[in-house]
Formats: sequence, C-alpha cells, structure tokens
Amino acid sequence: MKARRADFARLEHGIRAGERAVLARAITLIESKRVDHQTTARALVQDLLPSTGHAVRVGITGAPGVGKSTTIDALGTYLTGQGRKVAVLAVDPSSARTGGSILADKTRMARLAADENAFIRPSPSAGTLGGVAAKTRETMLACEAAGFDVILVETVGIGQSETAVADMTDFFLALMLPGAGDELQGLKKGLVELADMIAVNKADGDNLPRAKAAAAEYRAALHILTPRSPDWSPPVVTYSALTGDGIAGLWAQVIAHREKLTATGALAARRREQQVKWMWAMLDEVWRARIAAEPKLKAKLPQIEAAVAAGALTPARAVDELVAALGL
Ligand SMILES: Nc1nc2c(ncn2[C@@H]2O[C@H](COP(=O)(O)OP(=O)(O)OP(=O)(O)O)[C@@H](O)[C@H]2O)c(=O)[nH]1
Ligand SMILES: [Mg+2]
Repeated sequence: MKARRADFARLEHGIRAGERAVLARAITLIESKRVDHQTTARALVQDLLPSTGHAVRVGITGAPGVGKSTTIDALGTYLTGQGRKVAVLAVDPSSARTGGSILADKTRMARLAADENAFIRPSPSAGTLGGVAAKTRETMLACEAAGFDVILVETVGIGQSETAVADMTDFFLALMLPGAGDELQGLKKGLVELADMIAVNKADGDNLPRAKAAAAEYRAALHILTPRSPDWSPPVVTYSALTGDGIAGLWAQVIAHREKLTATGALAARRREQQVKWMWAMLDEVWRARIAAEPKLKAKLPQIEAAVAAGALTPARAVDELVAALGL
C-alpha cells in the first residue's frame, strides 16, 4: 500500500515536472483495461485536474489523404518554434487502424516526432467510440498537466468520431482538398455544424487556382448555413502544409477565435457543457456495460433480442420487460 502510494506520488510529480517517460506511463494506465489501473488513473487525473485547462485544444478532421499528418507536422513545428509545447492525440475507434497507424504516420510527422517540445500519442486501440474518446480526454488532461499548452486531436473523417473530437476541443478545424467543382460534396451538413474553420490544403503549385476556387465555393456555402457559435462565423482559408504557406494565418484564426469567445464567455460555456456531456456519456457507457453483464438479464436478453429482431415484440415493450427484470 505504502509502496503504491509512493509510486502514485512519483507519477503525479513526474507529470507535473513534464517528464515524458512518466507521462507515457500514466497514459498507459489511462488506456489499460485493468480495473486497478483504471482506479489509479482516475485518481491521478482527478489530482491533476487543477493543473489542466490552460491549453488550446484543437480538433482536426479531414478525408484520408487530405494532409492531416503533414499539416500537424507543419503546424506543430510552427508552434514549437513559437515556444509552445504541443501534444498530438488521435481518436480513431476503427479496428482497421489500431495503434500502429499514427505511429507509421510519424514518417509524415518526422520533424514533430523528433521535436523535444512535442509529444505524439496514437489513438487508444480499438474499442467503443465512447471508450476511446474518454481515454483521449483523460490523456489530454494528463498532457496539459505535463505542461503541453497546445493539444491537437486528429480524427478520421467519420461523423461520430468528428462529433466526439469536437466535443473535447475548443476549436474544430475541417481540412479540405482543392477539388474540381464537387467541393460541396465534402461539405456534409453535420460537419459544417461542427467546424470553426474550413482550411483548403495543398494550395501550392498548379493546385493554387483550384484551391482558391474551392475556398470561394465553401465560403458561399457557409454563408447560408448556421454556424456553430453565434459569436463566430467560420472563416475559409487556403494553405499549403507542404510549403508552410498560410500555416501562420491558420493559427492566427485559432487565436482570434479564442480571444473572441473568451471575451463573450462562450469558450468557458463550451467547456462547461463538454464536461457535463462527458460525465453523461461515461454514465451511459457504464450502465450499458453493467446492464449487459447483469445476471438477472443474462438469461432473458437473447430471447428478448430475438423477439425484437423478429418483429414479434416492440422495442418499447422489450425495454419495459428488461427494466422490470432489473427491478428498477
Ligand atoms: N502538394 C501538396 N501535397 C500535400 C500537402 N499536404 C500533404 N500533401 C501530400 O498528400 C499526401 C497525404 O498527406 P498526409 O499528411 O499523409 O494525409 P492524411 O490526411 O494524414 O492521410 P491519412 O492519414 O491517410 O488519413 C502525401 O503524399 C503528402 O505529401 C500540400 O500542402 N501540398
Ligand atoms: Mg495521416
């Protein structure tokens, strides 16, 4: 017990001192499925909480090949050059891209991977989206306590993951390709409701005119849609992750957004809402898992599920029966 407490204190101290190896160990605990690890991780994050919250949290999404990794490398390096400490996290619950992928991506983030003021952590390996998102959130807090003041959270361009990342960040950035007339296809309604900025990448060389044209189309489309916040109309910018042109301008928008929403109180409100939403999401997960494992239901569940599948029992009646069986 004593040894464990000493170990815990070392973890906490090491994180606050910004020791990367200790931070990595804490994240391993956060991601562990072992109940004792989870208990320790929760206590740790709770203790660290007063040292969190100061970072600029940015979510980044975009279709495969749009240049997310190249952008994170360019933006992250720009930021460490400004004296910032940058942590890169990811939310990707799909099993096809477990663990290794963002690591393999490190070749596309070569500069940042070698940067001592940057910390790159792959997505927790496959699980439910809720589970993966919860772990990424706790990892984000641990990184903040370790002194990282910019957190970049990458996600694949899939609706639910995008919502999960928008729900844990202050600013949600949607990356787009310079296309040929079909730009609006990429502009899913749901995404526009989440995005705080649209950035058309690869605005370099022969692509430049197409990137500008795409940006103009996005601008026109955004004009008729309701933005995420009444305090902020999402700008549309062009940039090149490859040459670095426009990277500074991209960050300037993140800061402008921050200043504006801080002044109106909207940023603090967004964070408060996110925290409560997070609690409910976790409660949903815990209850679901408990219900599925509840001995009183174990025998009944397969039959009830089969009856619902066959259309013999309405879902509403099925829920009534299950709740009754639980004795709630
Ligand atoms: N011309 C040009 N090419 C770019 C730019 N940014 C990225 N690329 C290229 O686009 C390709 C995809 O870039 P990535 O950064 O791997 O894209 P990604 O979005 O991370 O891709 P996934 O991880 O597969 O989803 C690579 O060949 C990059 O070199 C840019 O600004 N200009
Ligand atoms: Mg990538």
